[in-house]
Amino acid sequence: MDAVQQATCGHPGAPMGLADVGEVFWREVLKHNPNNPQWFDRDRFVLSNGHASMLLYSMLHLSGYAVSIDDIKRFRQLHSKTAGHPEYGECPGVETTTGPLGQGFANAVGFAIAERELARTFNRDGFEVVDHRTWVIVGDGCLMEGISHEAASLAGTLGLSKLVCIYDDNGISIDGKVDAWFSEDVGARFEAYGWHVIRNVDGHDPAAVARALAAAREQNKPTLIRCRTVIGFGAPHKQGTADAHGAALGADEVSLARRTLNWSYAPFEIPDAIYREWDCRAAGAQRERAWNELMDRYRVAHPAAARELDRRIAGRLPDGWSDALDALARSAQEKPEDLETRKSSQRCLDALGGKVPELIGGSADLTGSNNTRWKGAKDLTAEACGDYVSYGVREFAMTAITNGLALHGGFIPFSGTFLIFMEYARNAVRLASLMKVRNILVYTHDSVALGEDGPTHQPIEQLANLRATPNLSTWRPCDTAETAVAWHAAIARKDGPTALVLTRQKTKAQTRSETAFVSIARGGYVLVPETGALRAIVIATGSEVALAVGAAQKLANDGIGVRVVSMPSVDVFLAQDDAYRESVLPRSVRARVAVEAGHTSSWYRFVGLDGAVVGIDRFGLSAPGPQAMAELGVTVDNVVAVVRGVVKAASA
Ligand SMILES: Cc1ncc(C[n+]2csc(CCOP(=O)(O)OP(=O)(O)O)c2C)c(N)n1
Ligand SMILES: [Mg+2]
Repeated sequence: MDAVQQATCGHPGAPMGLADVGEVFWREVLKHNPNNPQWFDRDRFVLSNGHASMLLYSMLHLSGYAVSIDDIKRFRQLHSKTAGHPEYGECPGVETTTGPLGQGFANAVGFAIAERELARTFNRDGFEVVDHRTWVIVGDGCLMEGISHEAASLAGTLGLSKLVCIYDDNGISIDGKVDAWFSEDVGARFEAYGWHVIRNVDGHDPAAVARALAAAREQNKPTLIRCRTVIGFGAPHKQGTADAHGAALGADEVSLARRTLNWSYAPFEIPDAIYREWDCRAAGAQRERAWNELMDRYRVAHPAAARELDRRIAGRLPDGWSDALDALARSAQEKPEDLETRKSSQRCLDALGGKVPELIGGSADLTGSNNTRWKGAKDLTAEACGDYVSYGVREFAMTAITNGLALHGGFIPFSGTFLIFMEYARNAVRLASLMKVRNILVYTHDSVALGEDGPTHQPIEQLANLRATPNLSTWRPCDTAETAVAWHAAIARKDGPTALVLTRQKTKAQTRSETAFVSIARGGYVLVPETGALRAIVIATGSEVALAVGAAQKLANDGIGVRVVSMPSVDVFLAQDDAYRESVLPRSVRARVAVEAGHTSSWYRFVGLDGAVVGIDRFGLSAPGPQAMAELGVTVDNVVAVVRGVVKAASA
């Protein structure tokens, strides 16, 4: 209340309504060590209703994390740890960035899957070395959002019994009393998903909350605890109303709340007795020490498993992890074979399968189309440990769940869908990027060339959208060699997600020099050098690289020297030093054409005012792929004509 008042903005209602729940949960239930927020076997806690960030910051502060009272005073200020919504990486104890409602809940499902799979893999008789729970608080908003329906459904089917969701059932969202827009029986809905539901818990009765939290531990299903609370509890005029949701209460109401709650201390003044009662540091250190001792004994009793678990926790890739993948790139370079790049990707996965056990794959019900399943993959189910998740038709939950898997540690997730349905998952792609997590996004059927499924399925603006996302690395490889290099980059990358954009249709395998081959990893490189004087440069990606090469050959026959640059990753190319970029795209050559069967907007920074883009700035059409491409001008002949045009203009 005081922090929001000081900031003159923020959300006091949910933190005040959840304070009683928070007290019981943080002091008595959560397994954590404030001195080491990274302790691996800690419980994971997610505040899915991220607008209630002041609840989390208060709990972190009181229980002894490195969140000081000054940090609390600087709520929502520039460069403070206590951002408006909890930001992963900026504040100790924040396990994931939340704010877009519902996504934290899906992250929590990912955490719970990660914990169970690690436990299944590494625990031995008498050695429960992986044994923690995932707790998530949600509000009405999270449970209205479709993503929570997707994720709850999968969590129920998978029987994630160590996942507990506390529902802040206060009957209020921004527009007022939710009855008028959110009236279903949430408990019945969750029971139908296969959850255990604990109803009618008075969220302001600590004993009732404690009982419910204890009961949740005993279930063989995920549990939803429905806590009835009063938003803005204690603020006499605003409690129980939407006025308490998202604005400072005002000085008068704050002092009245002090009186109602019988709290006589000044803002930010907390009596020592309270600090003493709340301090979780000694108990947390003791818990971590006990776990460290268990791990020491485990290392003696099960040395091989322990080495592997230590490696997984540290996030170190296994020695030689990429040998087979790199060999695949090499053999594709030496013996080019035309292939759909989605199938090239499958070969990459076959080369990785088994060698990188932290890889956990999946698809949103398009496994056979996305080619995401490798030989030897095992289904992850309620009953059995596995490394392949059938996410069902749930792109958004899949992406947010894989964010949770990556955040938990011990896993490198990848998952597939059609490029067009990335849009269903879009905000989770954005949060993966914001949080810089290693999440690999496989997007197949990457252009109008997918053909007959037509404009609903044909991506246009999606590549431009991915490329505009900060911290996201996007690759659109042209053949197997480039695909293998892209997979290598995606797995080696520790500081962000990677989108792999792949074709449905066969692409022509390119022949390239050794220099070109080793330069693939630089994101853009000279694939075909010009014959004679350099008159123009054609830049292309993916399936359009073959068109560019074909056009360059025709133009060479007419004595026009054209260089073909393959640019599978714009962001990786832009990260190269200036000298390298200049060697590929000399500034002096302004006759440039980019070719990509997608929106043209990515390319003007490369072709400039004197260049041109062969792309598609309209929706596609239902027709066989080659006809759709021809109708939209993505052909060798059109590239030739456009290059001639820019060459002519340059020499005029
Ligand atoms: C995806 C998404 N849509 C909209 C918002 C804006 N928003 C923030 S809180 C909120 C209302 C949430 O209601 P509830 O979860 O019941 O929160 P309470 O008012 O009880 O704190 C909305 C619409 C958001 N943060 N995320
Ligand atoms: Mg609410």
